Amino acid sequence: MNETLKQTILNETHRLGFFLAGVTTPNPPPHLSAFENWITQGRQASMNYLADDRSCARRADPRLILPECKSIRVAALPYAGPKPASVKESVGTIQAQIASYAWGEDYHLVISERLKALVKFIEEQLGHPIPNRWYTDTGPILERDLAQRAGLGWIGKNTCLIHPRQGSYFLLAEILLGIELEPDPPFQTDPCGTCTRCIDACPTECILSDRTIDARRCISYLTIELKDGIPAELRSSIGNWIFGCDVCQTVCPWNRFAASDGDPAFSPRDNIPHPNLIRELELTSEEFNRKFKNSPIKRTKHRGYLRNVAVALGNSKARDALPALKKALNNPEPMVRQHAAWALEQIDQSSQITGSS
Ligand code: B12
Ligand code: SF4
Ligand code: SF4
Repeated sequence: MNETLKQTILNETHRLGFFLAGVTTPNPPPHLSAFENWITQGRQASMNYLADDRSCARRADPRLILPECKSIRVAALPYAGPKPASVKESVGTIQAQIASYAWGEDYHLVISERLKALVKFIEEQLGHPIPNRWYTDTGPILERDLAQRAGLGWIGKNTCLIHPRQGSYFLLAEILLGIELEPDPPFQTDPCGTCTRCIDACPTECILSDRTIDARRCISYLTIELKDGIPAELRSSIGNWIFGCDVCQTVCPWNRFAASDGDPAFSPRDNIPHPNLIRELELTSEEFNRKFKNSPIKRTKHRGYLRNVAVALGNSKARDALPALKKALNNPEPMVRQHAAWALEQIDQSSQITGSS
């Protein structure tokens, strides 16, 4: 009976747009020790929620989240990754870059709705409610590790979960279920081989040899999760990324053959992915909230966004940005003023070197 049920659930999972899906057990994740070591080294930076004892215990044992859990459905929803030609160099351009998962609607909202629908579907099939708990991103579980064990792909040297035909431009989601479903075989091989492209290309050299990254230096962390000032020594490596970073995925050969156009919910909004940095620096708080309603970009808040835009303008060395940056010196947020001052210095120094006035 469960084989048929498993197939029926799989069909519905695909119908909801999840192009990859598998089932795993609620046993402890296979690379839990890598996570524990990562925390011991303090590589989670200011993301303290990852290190608290309760959340670590739950990552180690999904049954602490749902004692009745008998199987975990893991699924992946695709987004269209950047085409290599659309990757813009930072110096001399006043166009920003935004990580491709964030071009459209916030995946937390999109995926949550679909997971709810999937649970409802399963309960309808069974004819009664079942214990369940679903997550995408924010839950205390090791999503990549569970996805690898559910057969969705392997964890590459860039630490992303990669599928041999679909690459890594997708988001993960899980449903802990109080029903037994046959687990799928784990993905066994490591197709990274001797490749080191992601390690060589990472602008801040934060990809470590133990298949983890040092979040303290990752552009994705610095531009999204960090709430304070960006360390001065890392600012120039950020280039024109103002929200997230796709470099270690763009260079990955497995993404060259990724077939998917991405889920329509993630289609780019107006002016995305390359908004004009000068215009972005002039966004008022109301404009920011309106522009990024239901977008993941809202996570930075207005002040974090202006901080990132100021850094990117400093890296652009564009003299056209001087008036907007000077105006930002009066911003009520000290962090924005400080980053605007830094950007002005960068442009000033570059003018002195080139002799322009
Ligand atoms: C914290 C976090 C971040 C942090 C830290 C990322 C990191 N690599 O650790 C920051 C803010 C930097 C970040 C950035 C990004 N993130 Co993030 N992030 C998370 C989050 C919430 C937790 C990850 C975590 O626990 N990290 C700690 C490390 C140690 O664990 P891990 O990344 O799972 O890595 C495992 C491997 O390292 C493995 N491992 C270790 N050694 C070995 C050895 C071998 C041989 C093997 C096979 C495995 C292995 O074991 C680890 C533990 O299971 C997850 C959601 C979740 N709850 O899992 C999303 C998640 C990982 N992020 C995601 C995304 C999309 C991104 C970005 C691409 C966004 C962007 N474009 O800017 C970048 C990618 C950067 C990168 N190269 O990882 C997706 C990944 C999808 C995918 N295809 O892999 C997730 C799953 C969210 C989701 N629901 O889709 N993220
Ligand atoms: S997201 Fe960017 S900064 Fe972070 S590991 Fe990948 S290439 Fe490096
Ligand atoms: S770029 Fe190379 S080493 Fe890095 S994840 Fe892709 S295949 Fe693996």
